[in-house]
Amino acid sequence: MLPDHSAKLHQQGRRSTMNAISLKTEDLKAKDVIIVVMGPTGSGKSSFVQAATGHEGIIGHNLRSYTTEIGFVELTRPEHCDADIVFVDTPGFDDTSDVQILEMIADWLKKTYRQNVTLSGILYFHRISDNRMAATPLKNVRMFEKLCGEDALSKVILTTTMWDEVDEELGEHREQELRTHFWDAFISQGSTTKRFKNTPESAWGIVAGFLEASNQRFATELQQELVDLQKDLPDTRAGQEFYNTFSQLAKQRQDILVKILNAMKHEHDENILEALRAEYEAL
Ligand SMILES: Nc1nc2c(ncn2[C@@H]2O[C@H](COP(=O)(O)OP(=O)(O)O)[C@@H](O)[C@H]2O)c(=O)[nH]1
Ligand SMILES: [Mg+2]
Repeated sequence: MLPDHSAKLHQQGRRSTMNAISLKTEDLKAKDVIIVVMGPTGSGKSSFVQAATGHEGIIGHNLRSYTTEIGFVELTRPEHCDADIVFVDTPGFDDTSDVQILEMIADWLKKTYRQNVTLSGILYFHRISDNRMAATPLKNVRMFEKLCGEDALSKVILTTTMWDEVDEELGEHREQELRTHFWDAFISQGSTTKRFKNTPESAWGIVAGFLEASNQRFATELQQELVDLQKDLPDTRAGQEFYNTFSQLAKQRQDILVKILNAMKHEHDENILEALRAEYEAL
């Protein structure tokens, strides 16, 4: 049985201007079954929440490809389990220079943990249609791993999407490759992989285990570091991973700027100079 589709959409964010919204982070209860959806932009997170809840809210407006705030869809007493289920849709932390996204997610995790609201499951999304693991998703997966910490990894389901866009055999091959080369640290700590086929049945099949074990709650390592150990975000393991990547990127850009400046000194062709100036400005 699928739950009724009377899901309520709630959004909360940095610059929240929502008015008729009743559920905020503060309203989450310790007994709620909280399933957090994470992963890069365009990996199918909001589509999953929509398939599970029937609620179009999160991807309905202009947010389809770029969810910029943390959104909740709460299902009240569905058939599956006797607590309320809350899906938490997060923006993708895919641009490694976007520190605000990480801060937003960290703030939310901190706030909920302080309220004794712990999690029931985390879904991490990945498009199986991508033919290789690009550098950015790879960095993000490393940061995500540190955000979870060893203990929480057994509660992570690495969810692959866009199966309709690949040949089944190729998809299986990629899935195997992901498991051995990129997700090995997750798998060895008990994470599982599942395929989302973009239907409500598939969505509920993926979270079924979380609902069956809905009395088992957990916190991520980032939450423990921020709250129990009172660390600042840059001092946490996820923060360090992030800021290291960030400073590497800044360094790379700095080097390119120096090269452009040097090239400009020795260049006399006005057209090339103009192009170099534009490049310099853009960087
Ligand atoms: N072909 C295909 N497209 C999908 C699937 N899941 C999501 N999409 C599309 O991929 C785009 C990004 O999905 P969205 O859920 O907004 O990703 P998010 O940024 O992770 O929330 C949207 O245009 C979706 O309609 C899928 O399984 N197959
Ligand atoms: Mg989204």
